[in-house]
Amino acid sequence: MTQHHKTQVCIIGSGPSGLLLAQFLGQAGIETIILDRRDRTYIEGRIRAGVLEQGTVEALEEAGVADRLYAEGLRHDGFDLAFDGTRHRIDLKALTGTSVVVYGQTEVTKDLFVARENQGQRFFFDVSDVIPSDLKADKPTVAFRQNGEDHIVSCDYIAGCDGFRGVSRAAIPADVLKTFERVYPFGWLGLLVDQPPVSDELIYANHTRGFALASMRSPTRSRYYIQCDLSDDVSDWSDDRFWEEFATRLGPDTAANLKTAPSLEKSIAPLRSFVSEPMRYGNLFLAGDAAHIVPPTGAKGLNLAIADIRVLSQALLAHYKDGSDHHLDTYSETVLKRVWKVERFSWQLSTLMHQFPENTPFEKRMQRAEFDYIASSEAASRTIAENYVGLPLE
Ligand code: RFL
Ligand code: PHB
Repeated sequence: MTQHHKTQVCIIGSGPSGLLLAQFLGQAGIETIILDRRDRTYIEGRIRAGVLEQGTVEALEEAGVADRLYAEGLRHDGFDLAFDGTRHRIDLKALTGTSVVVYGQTEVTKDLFVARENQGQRFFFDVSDVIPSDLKADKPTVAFRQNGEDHIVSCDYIAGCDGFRGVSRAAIPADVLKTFERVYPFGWLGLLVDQPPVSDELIYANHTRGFALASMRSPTRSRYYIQCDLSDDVSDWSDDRFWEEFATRLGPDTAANLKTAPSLEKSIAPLRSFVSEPMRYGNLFLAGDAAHIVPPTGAKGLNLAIADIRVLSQALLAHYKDGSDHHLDTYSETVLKRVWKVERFSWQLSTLMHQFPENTPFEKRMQRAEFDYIASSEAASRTIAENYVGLPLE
């Protein structure tokens, strides 16, 4: 027998986008149901982003989930770009007056799950066969299965927060949806280790053998990445091989501070730029990775998702509290303008900092010249800084 549910907003996906939307709506007394095809432990365990823009921090504070972030997050006033051993610091604070906070996506997600529990609203985990329908009707529906039972949710709006491989984007008719994509010819191999970071600030390095990034999660936990081949498998990379390659790419001076230990986690992620337009169809709204992907080089994926949710939650609040649909009607156009600017920055920094197999000697010299220009020009450094700390919402 099919179980029927009613709610105001049905949220597909309980990653950071879905959870934060639920939290903002819950604070205003708007009812939501969240569905996810995974369970909570799996979702909390996914190691992903690590750098929060100030706007993201403020959004989490408004949502009432920033206590642990303020206690444990690490404020960073700058980071280094390195090119064949030459280092240049981007002084975020001096160039923009603001900074970023290092606090893992895993922790953001845990804080949001606790808040959701405290609100006592409904969750369905481990669901399958999720089908959003009747998107142009007054009461769209979302069908799904859980533990062998069929369910159907009737709602006012559906929020498609189900990531790049979700079902929401695919529910928009093909003759309406436009997609734009660039797949990069390499991946990032990431490693998590319980050792103090090799440097107090992040280092993004372009070395002739490929890109490397030294990041962190806490004063005692480091997150390191190297550019790898798309055909590589994690099993090709023993810890020893990773450490040797990472140290080479950082250069001897920096690597002298590197402390190694057995890895806690190792995984490979492909790099992609992707945008789908529009981000609204009828009463379905897309947000976060469901609508767009950036390569991780600018640390923008999570921040972009949170920026979408700030706009979408305000638009839904205006509908429910003031009866105004203006912000819902302009949602797609408003957020896409910013999405494209962030896509541009992530693409540019990725293009500058990686070794592309197809690059000719001319293009390699162009990369070097761009780095030298940034290192010698306050204006060029400020452009990087302004994008890194986060562009305004509108
Ligand atoms: P998420 O986090 O992917 O959450 C989507 C949720 O939807 C669920 N889902 C479904 N639920 C129901 N029905 C379906 N049919 C469903 N299909 C999927 C999924 O189980 C999941 O729980 O998207 P969201 O919330 O938009 O958040 C976006 C961020 O997670 C993302 O932008 C960043 O993590 C991107 N990203 C990184 N960003 C950075 O800024 N720095 C990084 O270092 C970084 N590393 C990464 C990343 C993304 C990765 N992915 C997606 C493979 C590393 C990886 C491996
Ligand atoms: C991370 O810490 O995982 C991280 C930091 C900065 C990036 C990408 C990933 O640009």
